[in-house]
Amino acid sequence: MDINNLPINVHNEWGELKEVIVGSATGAQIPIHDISISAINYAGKDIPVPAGLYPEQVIEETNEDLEEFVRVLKSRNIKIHRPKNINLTKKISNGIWETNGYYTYCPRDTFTTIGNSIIETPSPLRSRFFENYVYHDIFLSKFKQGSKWISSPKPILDDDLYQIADIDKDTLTLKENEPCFDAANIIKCGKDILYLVSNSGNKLGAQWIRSILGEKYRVHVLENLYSYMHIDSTISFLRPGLVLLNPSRVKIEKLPKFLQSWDHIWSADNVDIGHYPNYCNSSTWIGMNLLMLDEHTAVVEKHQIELIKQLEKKSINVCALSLRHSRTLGGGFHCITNDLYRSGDFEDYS
Ligand code: DAV
Repeated sequence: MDINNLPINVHNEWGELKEVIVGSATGAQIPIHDISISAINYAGKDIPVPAGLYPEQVIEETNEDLEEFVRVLKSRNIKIHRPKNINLTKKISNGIWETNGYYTYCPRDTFTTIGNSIIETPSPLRSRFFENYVYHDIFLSKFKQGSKWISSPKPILDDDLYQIADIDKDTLTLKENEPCFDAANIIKCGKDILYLVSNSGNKLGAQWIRSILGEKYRVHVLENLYSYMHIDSTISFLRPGLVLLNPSRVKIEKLPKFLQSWDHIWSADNVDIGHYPNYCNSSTWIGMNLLMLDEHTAVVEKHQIELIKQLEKKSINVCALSLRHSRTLGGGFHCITNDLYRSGDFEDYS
């Protein structure tokens, strides 16, 4: 298939990667504290740091790691796009609330690509309301070349959408007032799309994406696996028939039927690479948040030695790279990218 004929082409998580957006740490900050940040990023906890820029060391070292990652991708002839630098400290508002921006480190969160479509998703974080502007030029150029460009209804995100008090394990902090989800609550496997219901994605969000994708797709709604955030530190597709699972979160019977008969790798405990004091947005499981470059090659954080061995046993070559602040900023190699073009067509793998 000629890459120039289809501006966007993504059907799964493992087709040969040809074109991708890689995030940036420049200007990354903790937004003005508000109910959305408390409910989603710090569910059940106090925010331990004041609003404002991440420490310089975090930003600098992350940008160094991202440059090395970009160098490796380029050496494989993968076309790279980066977010536009914008001033994230500027106030933003939808007329109901006012806040400021967050970061552009995780392109995976605010839009998804399915088939030839770009789909902008309704983030539950107010600070991410306009985040996709940093990709606007990319979307515009893909649209002019013939891709579809769809955006969700703009969520209102009023205080009543969130619940913070008295949460227990079974109560999600994001309510069902309107469709809300991060694109990273989704992973793709041809006809089958997995959608995790969690604090960063509600059931109405699943209903919305199902309504957009139509009969051609099966959207599987996964519940009661993991409440905090996205799906990509819980389930990672590696190739047709092989999936990496988080043993502390996944029970086989909770998976869609077709995945139950696949070959499973139960991830070894991830090595805790630590985080900058008081700044932490993910568990140690961010180590299994890997990026497949093709069916035989994974980019994995370099300290995850046991996980790397598990992958190699299944004939997956590992490109081990550093991402020193992946826990601090809450994003591994899957989060910090978003696929624009992967080889392969729409298929039914079930
Ligand atoms: O702690 O497993 C990581 C967030 C990935 N976007 C976790 C959530």
